[in-house]
Amino acid sequence: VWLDTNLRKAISEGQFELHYQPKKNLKTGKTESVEALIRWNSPERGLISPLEFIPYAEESGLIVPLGKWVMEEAARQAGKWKQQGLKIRIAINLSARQLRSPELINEFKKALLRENIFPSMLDLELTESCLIEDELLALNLIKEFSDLGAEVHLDDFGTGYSSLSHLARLPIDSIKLDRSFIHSIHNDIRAQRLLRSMVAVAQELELQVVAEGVETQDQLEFLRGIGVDHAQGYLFAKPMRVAELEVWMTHSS
Ligand code: G
Ligand code: G
Ligand code: MN
Ligand code: NA
Repeated sequence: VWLDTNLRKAISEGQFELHYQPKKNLKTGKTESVEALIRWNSPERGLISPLEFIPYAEESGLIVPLGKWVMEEAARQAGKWKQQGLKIRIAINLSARQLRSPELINEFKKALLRENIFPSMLDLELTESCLIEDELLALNLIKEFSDLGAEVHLDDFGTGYSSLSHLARLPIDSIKLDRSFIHSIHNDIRAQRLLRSMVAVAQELELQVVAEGVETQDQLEFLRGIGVDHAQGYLFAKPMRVAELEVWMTHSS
């Protein structure tokens, strides 16, 4: 009940902020994009993790207005960075419920026009559960985003079921290897083999591979060795506010 009343209020009062976590291109060493991660800055409870309110937002449908805010805020930030001459893309997370909103693509286009940015400046991260609920709907939406020129990434890859069938059918640009595999690298030979195989499959299909949750140098070396293209995780940086990220960018090439 606290969540319901206060989440509605928080949306109308704009109590959210986006934090941004860098993704490093392992081939060039450059940070070309960041993932936008929402936080709720509650006057009563301070910063609240999305793990605590995204599930409820999805269940209640509040994810639709909330997701719209995320898209608009990310577009605003992309517009600012563009004006500052900073070349950096922003990836936003979409949940299944948002895909069912008929306004999604129009809202996306409107946000881009308003901020005068290209679709290629916003990437979309979809989880496999998004795809399972209504595959045809997801397929059409991914095509629309892709035709506009926005990149689509498959998040938490390998944790859902029938991952491989999605790869065959969907015009996605990259897969994001789930954190749980990365976590097991150091002591689990099967996780290593699985990662190597997933990368091989992605390469056959000409998909980029992103590893998330990279925390140690050993993990990074392993991932680099098997051909992973991009990495994200505490080893490089945690999710940060804009000001902190901008300082981080100037120090990390
Ligand atoms: O930021 P991390 O700190 O705690 O995020 C936890 C989870 O919340 C992740 O699975 C992430 O994908 C999800 N999440 C973060 N921001 C958003 C968002 O804007 N929209 C959706 N749908 N999920 C998000
Ligand atoms: O599911 P999604 O990939 O969108 O999740 C992003 C989540 O991962 C956020 O909660 C973010 O805070 C968290 N995260 C980012 N880097 C790391 C990391 O190196 N280790 C762990 N354990 N979590 C991370
Ligand atoms: Mn994500
Ligand atoms: Na993920």
